[in-house]
Amino acid sequence: MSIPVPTVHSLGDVYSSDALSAQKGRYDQIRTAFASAFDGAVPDFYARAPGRVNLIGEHVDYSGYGVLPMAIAQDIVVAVAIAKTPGTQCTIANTNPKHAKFSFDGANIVIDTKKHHWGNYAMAGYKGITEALGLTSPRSLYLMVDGVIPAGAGLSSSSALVCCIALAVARGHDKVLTKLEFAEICTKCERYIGTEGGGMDQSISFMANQGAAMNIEFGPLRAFPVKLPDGAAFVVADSSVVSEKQVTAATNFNLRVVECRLSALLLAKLGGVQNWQEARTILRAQNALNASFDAMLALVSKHFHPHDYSLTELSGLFGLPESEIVSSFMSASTVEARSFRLFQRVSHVLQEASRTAQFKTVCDTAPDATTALAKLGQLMNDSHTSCRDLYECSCEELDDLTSICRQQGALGSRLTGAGWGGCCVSLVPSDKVDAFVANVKRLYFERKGIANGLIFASPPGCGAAIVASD
Ligand code: NG1
Ligand code: MG
Repeated sequence: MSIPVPTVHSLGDVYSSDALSAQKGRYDQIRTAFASAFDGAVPDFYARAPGRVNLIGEHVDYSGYGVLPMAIAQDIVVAVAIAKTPGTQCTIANTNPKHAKFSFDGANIVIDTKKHHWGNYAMAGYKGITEALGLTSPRSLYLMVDGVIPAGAGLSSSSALVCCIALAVARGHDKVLTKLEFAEICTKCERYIGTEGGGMDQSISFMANQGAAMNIEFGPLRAFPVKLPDGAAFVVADSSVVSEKQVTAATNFNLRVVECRLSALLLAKLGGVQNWQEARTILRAQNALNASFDAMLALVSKHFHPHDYSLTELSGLFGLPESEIVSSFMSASTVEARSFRLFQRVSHVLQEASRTAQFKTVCDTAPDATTALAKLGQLMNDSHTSCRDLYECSCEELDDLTSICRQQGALGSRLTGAGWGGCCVSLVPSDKVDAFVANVKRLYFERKGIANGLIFASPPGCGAAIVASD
């Protein structure tokens, strides 16, 4: 039987029929896997949500500052069938045999964040969207997940899964929401897994525009298309070091979130803000102090020291008992933390936020291509240096890979996503991409004996969409 190419009932007019035709074989395979997992059933529709590469603005979203990612073509697709019989039981399978099929009660989802299971992301999306929609007795759904975004590579495979499931579940209940509403709901969903990210990944997955990077701002959430300069290609290369944010949250990602929060509160307090306890993000502290980036950096130099802060010292500075600092400012995964590197973290965030604004200005003002590429490249290189030295979220392999990329003609190269492994993104003149890719393969993947290393040039892709099977 031939299977028609699914037509698009998109959230916007975002998912082109060309993109779908190119993927017909994949959708056919998902349909076949669906039938074999669910007694011959046929999906009622598909949902898809893309991964992303962040061009600049790393580790600033949860401090309130704007980011500049673009969606990539790689995505998560979920095939969905609505059960004919009543009930709230959901069954979810994966085309990857590593991920076993399982069921859960959609009306009573309990996620054990200590057990790192792929299904946690799916259940988080399910739980968040049903709660947001007030669905106390959600429909029973059959779901088949197919992901082609490499996991732990900083390309946001986990958030794409959360977003895709939330979109699928909303559609499975005939609910229509705006992209912005989906992005906001899905940002909250992620908390059910225990990470405290700032919303970049969910926002770009829904709000991406084909052909443009997006400047995403928070509080309130907004997204502005940014036209990248002609002649610039962005090449993603995977260091092949898997970064498991879930597993290392207490010492890496979530600790950084706490260090940023403590920095914000301390800046506000030492800067004389009366209700300093409300300045829980660096942006809020900046607004309360009514200071420019330079003025903020001057305040940091004046008030902060570069060695680590202990809880005892913070207790003295805030005038609060240690136990209150822990209960008010830390999260479940970071209550054990006793040492905080504030000067470096806040310096990174302020400088990176300023670099992100400069990157956007260069794209918007569109100087001649040579000038534009050189400036953007420099900002990306500076971003990497700051991630490595001040935020300490790089690793040896990423430093090595970005320097190979620069030697091979990238005008800028930096880690992308949370770091501690995963991918880097390089700005390469379009006419040099082929040679660049070949050389990086040889000098990084081959030398390190990495088979099938991932490297690809990505044009800005489109956002999440419903794909109906007619
Ligand atoms: P990844 O690369 O998916 O771990 C994380 C956060 C982002 C952002 C970046 C760093 C989530 C879901 N994602 O991305 O919000 O903070 O790190 O810029 O927490
Ligand atoms: Mg992620």
